[in-house]
Amino acid sequence: MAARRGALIALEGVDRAGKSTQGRRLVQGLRAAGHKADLIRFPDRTTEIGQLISSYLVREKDLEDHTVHLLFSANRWEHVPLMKEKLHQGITIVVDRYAFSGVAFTNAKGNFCLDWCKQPDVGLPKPDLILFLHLSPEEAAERGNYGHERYESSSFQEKVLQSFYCLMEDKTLNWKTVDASQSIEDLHREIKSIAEKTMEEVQNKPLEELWK
Ligand code: ADP
Ligand code: 2DT
Ligand code: MG
Repeated sequence: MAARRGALIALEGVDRAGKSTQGRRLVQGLRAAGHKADLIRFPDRTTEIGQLISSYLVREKDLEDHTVHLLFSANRWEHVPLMKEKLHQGITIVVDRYAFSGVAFTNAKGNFCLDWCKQPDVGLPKPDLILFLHLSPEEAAERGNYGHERYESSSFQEKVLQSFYCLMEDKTLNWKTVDASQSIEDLHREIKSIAEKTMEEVQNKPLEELWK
């Protein structure tokens, strides 16, 4: 029998919903429970492509909208060989944002249809679970003001949320919405439990391709 594989778990949600907090906490919690787990944050600003993306986000550089969309996708593809290797070694990978953020943010610009936005990410490793951290705009506001990066405004974030809702209608994907207004530890316990159940369910199943 083939060795058991790890699960690919994506965290998505509005700004300040707690994706990065929960991503770190989930990997820590899974490791403490004896699982092998790694975290990848997209965009990964450390690679050459990621540095270009970062300079765009902090407004040091202007990039054409199609171009930056393709760079975000390329920043995922450059991780795919290692992601596959790790998953097949039984390591669960938690991704802080994935292709769904890629589609939702570009689609929110208004002149890019969902289908075009999805194309560059077709064939990426398909997440076994996409946790959508749901937080109302009012509750998000209580967690502090927006920063100064591109996309950090309430009007744009509202459009992003609508794009996420469209993506969540795709029932071929395992979306699970969780209430992100809970305390960090309560939310962590809920997320860890859903993650462990998914890890158990997919360990003997082949890794699939996204949107294919
Ligand atoms: P995201 O990555 O989704 O933008 P972060 O994890 O960076 O969100 O969290 C945004 C802010 O909210 C941080 O200051 C973090 O400490 C705080 N935070 C995260 N989760 C919670 C929570 N469950 N309750 C209250 N504050 C939270
Ligand atoms: P962080 O604040 O999480 O570092 O995100 N984004 C992200 C895109 O526009 N396309 C993508 O493919 C991804 C992964 C969301 C930085 C910003 O980058 C946006 C917020
Ligand atoms: Mg974050």
